[in-house]
Amino acid sequence: MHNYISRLTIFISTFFIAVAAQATPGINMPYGVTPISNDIYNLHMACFYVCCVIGAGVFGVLIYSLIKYRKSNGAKAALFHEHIGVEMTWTIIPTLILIALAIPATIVLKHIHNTDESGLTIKVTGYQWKWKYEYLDQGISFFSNLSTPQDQINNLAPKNEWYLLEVDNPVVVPVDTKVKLLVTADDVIHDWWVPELGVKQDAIPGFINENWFLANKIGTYRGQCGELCGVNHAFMPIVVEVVSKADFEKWVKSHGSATFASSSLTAPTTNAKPAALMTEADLMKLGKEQYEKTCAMCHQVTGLGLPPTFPALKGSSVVTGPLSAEDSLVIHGKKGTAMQAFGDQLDDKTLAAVITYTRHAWGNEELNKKNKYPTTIQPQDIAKARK
Ligand code: HEC
Ligand SMILES: [Cu+2]
Repeated sequence: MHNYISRLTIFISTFFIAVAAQATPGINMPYGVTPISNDIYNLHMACFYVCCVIGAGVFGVLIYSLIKYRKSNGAKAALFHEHIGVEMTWTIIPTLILIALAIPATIVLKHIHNTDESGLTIKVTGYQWKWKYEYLDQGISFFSNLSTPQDQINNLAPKNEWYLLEVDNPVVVPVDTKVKLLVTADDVIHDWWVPELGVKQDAIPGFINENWFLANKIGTYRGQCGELCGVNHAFMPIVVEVVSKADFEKWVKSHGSATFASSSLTAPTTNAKPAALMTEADLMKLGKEQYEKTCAMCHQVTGLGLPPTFPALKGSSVVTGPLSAEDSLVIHGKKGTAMQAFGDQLDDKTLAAVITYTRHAWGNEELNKKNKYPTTIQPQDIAKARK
């Protein structure tokens, strides 16, 4: 008897934990701020309650039978085979339940794929490990990088409230506007996932997947890459700022038609007029900052890389060889590898600074000096190398 009671207690408490989980904020999926996320939430809850009823029914009968027909009570097994009535019932009832669930699910799915009549189109490209956003009608384009400082990641500093869920350049969209997303990737499969917007869209190289959202509440919504995409998969969050239509117009005016680099919202990718000569100290300072932000995820802060996937830059023949080889590799990248074309992502000044830094750091300066290769590069050199 004792045994039955303890099992019964476990069954019942499991059931109530499940019910409590849905009532506790943060454990259940969010209701969200878009019609689709609301639909998905309602569908999920409908399925959940159906499951609760089935669970209560099945376990109710099971537990009742265990107690009522226990051996110590003198129960005798009924030794019958095949029962058309029972078999029909347990086939037909689940079929009806599944159909009843499939109909609303299909309607929501059709709704998810209807990208017509959108007011704004954003192309989203996943990279190892950052996102690029292009506002196709506004001509705005930028990269969005993780902005959590490395010290917090290494447990050397207390963590921010939005640790690993914060970026330098968030996506900004107007409230009550249908935003169409064209989602793709540059290297491997990523996934643009923001639960409160009800969007989880695979980003696949060579394909453009469509999705959309219409946020009806001003606020900041956060998400992450939802597809394991390499060592820094957990370090490419998504931040969407939903603002008033007037604020969105202002934002577009202040960034209109400019491609701004990841480092700042104002630096254009290509310099219209030749930049002034920079001092070595300035180059090194900017270079170190940018290296740690843009390159260190693969080549590491120590310059030792993670061979064989990511080569070391310390003592590398490219970094301690003729300048043109490094310029060209960093600007154009290497097709088919994770080494991206940073010429599209960073402006001349930043590229000059990063390359200057790699040519000085980790003992590379001595090697370059010994072989009489240049160590300090100016933005103009990059402008020339781009051609
Ligand atoms: C996403 C990972 C990744 C990032 C970020 C990255 N690299 Fe690379 N890098 C690679 C890979 C992979 C290679 C090897 C390419 C090959 O197969 O030749 C490479 C090669 C290099 C090389 C040649 C090394 C050698 O000895 O062959 C240099 C120089 C270099 N990267 C510089 C940079 C700089 C500067 C940055 C930042 C602006 C950067 N990389 C960012 C992945 C990355
Ligand atoms: Cu990813």
